[in-house]
Amino acid sequence: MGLIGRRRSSFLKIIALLGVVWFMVVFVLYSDDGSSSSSRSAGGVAGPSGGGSAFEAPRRLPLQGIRDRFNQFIINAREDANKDDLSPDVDGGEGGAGGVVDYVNNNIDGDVPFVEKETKRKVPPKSKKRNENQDLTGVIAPPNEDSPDAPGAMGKPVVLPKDMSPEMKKAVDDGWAKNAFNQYAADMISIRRSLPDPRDPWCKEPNRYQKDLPATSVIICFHNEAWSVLLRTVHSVLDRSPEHLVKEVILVDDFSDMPHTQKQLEDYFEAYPRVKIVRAPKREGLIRARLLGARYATAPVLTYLDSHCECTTGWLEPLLDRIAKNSTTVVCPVIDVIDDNTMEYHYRDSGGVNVGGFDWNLQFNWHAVPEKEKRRHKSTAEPVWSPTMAGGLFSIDKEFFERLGTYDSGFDIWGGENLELSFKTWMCGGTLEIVPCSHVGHIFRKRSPYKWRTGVNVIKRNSVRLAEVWLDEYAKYYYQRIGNDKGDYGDVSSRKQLREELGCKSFRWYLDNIFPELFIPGEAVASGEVRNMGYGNRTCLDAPGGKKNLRKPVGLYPCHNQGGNQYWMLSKTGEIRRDEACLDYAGQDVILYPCHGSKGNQYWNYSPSSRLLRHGSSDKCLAINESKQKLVMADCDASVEAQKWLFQNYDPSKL
Ligand SMILES: [Mn+2]
Repeated sequence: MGLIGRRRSSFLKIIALLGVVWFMVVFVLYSDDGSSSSSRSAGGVAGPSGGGSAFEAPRRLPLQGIRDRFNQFIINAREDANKDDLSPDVDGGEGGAGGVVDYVNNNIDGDVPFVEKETKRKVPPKSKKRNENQDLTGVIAPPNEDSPDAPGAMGKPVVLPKDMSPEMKKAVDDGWAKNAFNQYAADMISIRRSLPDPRDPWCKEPNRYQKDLPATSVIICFHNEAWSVLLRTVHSVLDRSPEHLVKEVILVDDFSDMPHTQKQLEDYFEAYPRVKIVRAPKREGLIRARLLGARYATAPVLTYLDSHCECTTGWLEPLLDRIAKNSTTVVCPVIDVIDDNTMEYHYRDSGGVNVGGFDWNLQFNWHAVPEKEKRRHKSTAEPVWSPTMAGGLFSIDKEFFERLGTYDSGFDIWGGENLELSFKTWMCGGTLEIVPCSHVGHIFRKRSPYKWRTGVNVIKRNSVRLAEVWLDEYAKYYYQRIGNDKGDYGDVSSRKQLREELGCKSFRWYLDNIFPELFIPGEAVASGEVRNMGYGNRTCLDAPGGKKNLRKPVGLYPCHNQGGNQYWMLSKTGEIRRDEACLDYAGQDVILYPCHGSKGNQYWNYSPSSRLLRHGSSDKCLAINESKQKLVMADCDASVEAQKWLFQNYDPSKL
C-alpha cells in the first residue's frame, strides 16, 4: 500500500492525462494474438437428517461443517465490507466456495486510487518496506513435476518446519501479510504441480461428452496476485484443457502495482501466445474487470476463474458440453478447497456436492442438493440445478451473457452481481447448473489482503438495485432487513426495461419452481410463541438466534409473549424455525441447526387436534420434562399434557 500511495501521488496527473491513450496502446500490444504479446443427509451433508425418513445422526458434521465455514466466510466478508472504517488488517474475509468470497479477495476491493489521505492513514509505515522487498519474490525454480516427492505434488500439503530461522520466519510472515495465504509454501510448489483426479468414474465413460465442443476464452481477473499462484492458475488451465478448446487466456490486471505483475509477467507469458494481458487503467473492481475481459474475448464461450485456482484433469469438457447442448445453460464447476496454509488440495466425491441459495439479506449461501433434485438424477455426478451461483467461477455462452445484459453497470466493485446473474438466468429462460464432473480448486482465505473504500456501502447499494429490478413484491423481505432504508441506489429504469424486453418470468415463479426450499416469511402457517400445555401451561420454546447459537440445545422459559427468543415460525413443510435456524433432533438434544429443507431430522408434524408434535425421522413426540427445564423426546401419547403444544397465530389455510 505504501507503494500505491507513492505512485499515485507522483503520477496522478500524468495518469489522468494519458490514461486513455496509454490504455489503448497497451491493449493493442497485448491483445494482438500472440507472438508479440508481451505482455485468473447426503442429505447427510445435507445436513442432519437429510433425506426422507432415514434416521442418521452422526454423518452430518464434517460436510456440513465445511459448508458452514464457507457461509461464515461470506458473512464475515460482508460485515467487513460494510464497515465504514477499517483498520489495516481487518478488512475483507474470504467467502466461501468460490463465491462471494472471492470478491473480497483479490478481485475486488473498493480501494479508490484517489483517496490519498485515507490510504496513508490506514497503512502502517512498515508496509512500504514490505512492498519494496517484493522483487525478492521472483521465480522460484519449479521442482520436477513428475517427482512424487516434490513439495505439494499430487495436491499434498507443504508443511513448514517448526524451527524456522529468523529469516525464514520473516519471509513466511511477509507472505501471509501480503496475500492472506501462505505465499512461502505456495512458492515452494511447482507452478505445474500434479493433482489427484477427483472425478467420479461416471464422468470418464466413453462418449460422455459431445465431440464438437465450442472453444472458450478463459478470463482471469487479478490484483497483485502472488507470482507462483497466478502462474499455477494459468498453467493448470493450459495443461489440463484440450488445446483447441481454450482459444485464449485473458489475464485482466485490475491495476496491480507489485513489480512481478508488470514486465516480469509480460516476459514470462511471451512464450505462451494464447495468454493475453489486459490492463485496467485504474482500479475497477471485480465486476468491471470481468466485463473488460469479456470485451476482448473472441471465443463463443466465456469462462471466468479467480487468480488463485487450480484446474484438475477434465475440468473443462463437462462445462462446455452443457453449453454445447443448450446455449442458455450457465455452468459452475465444483469448487474444491486449496488450504490457505499448506496448499493441500481437498476434494470430495460427487455425493457431497452443494448448490447455491440465498437468504433474505440477499446473501449467497450453500445448501445440500434438495431431495427433489436428487430424484431427477441416476448418478450424483450428473449436473444439478442450482438456484444461484457463488459467482467467481463459471462458464457462460457469450451471446447469452450479452442478451441478458451482462452485469448491471450500476453495480459497483462487487456484491450482488452473482445473484443478479443467477436470477435473470432462470427468470429469462436459462438454466443454472453445478457440474460435479468439473473440479477447480480455489484458495479460500480468512481475510482479504486488500482495502475497501470507506464510507460507501457498496453491497447494500448493489443489493437494493437487485431487489428493485428482480424481486417484485418479495423485495419487502430484503428491505425489512435493512430497516426499510434503501439509500441512494441510482436509476434502475434501464434494467427494468431490459427485464421487460426479455419477457422474463416473475420472481414468484422463480421461488415456486427453482428455489421452493427458500423460506418465505409471509407464508408461515404459524408465527409467535410455541407453548407447552403441561405442568401449568406456562412454558415456551426459547432460544437465542444468530449463528453463534446454532448446534446448542433449544431451551424453555416461562412464556412472555414478547417475541424475541420465543418467536418461531411453523413452515408449510413442517419446520419450526427462526430465520435460517431450524429445530433439529438427531438422537441427542433438540438443537437449532441450519435449515436444510430436506425434512428428516427437521420435520415436525403438528396435529391441531391432538396438539402433538411428531418428529419425522424418530417418530417420537416433543415434550418437556417435569422440572420444565428441558426438552425431551418421548413415545407419542396424546393423553400426556407435556406432549401437547399450542402455536400462536396458527392458520391452517396457509398449509
Ligand atoms: Mn477467490
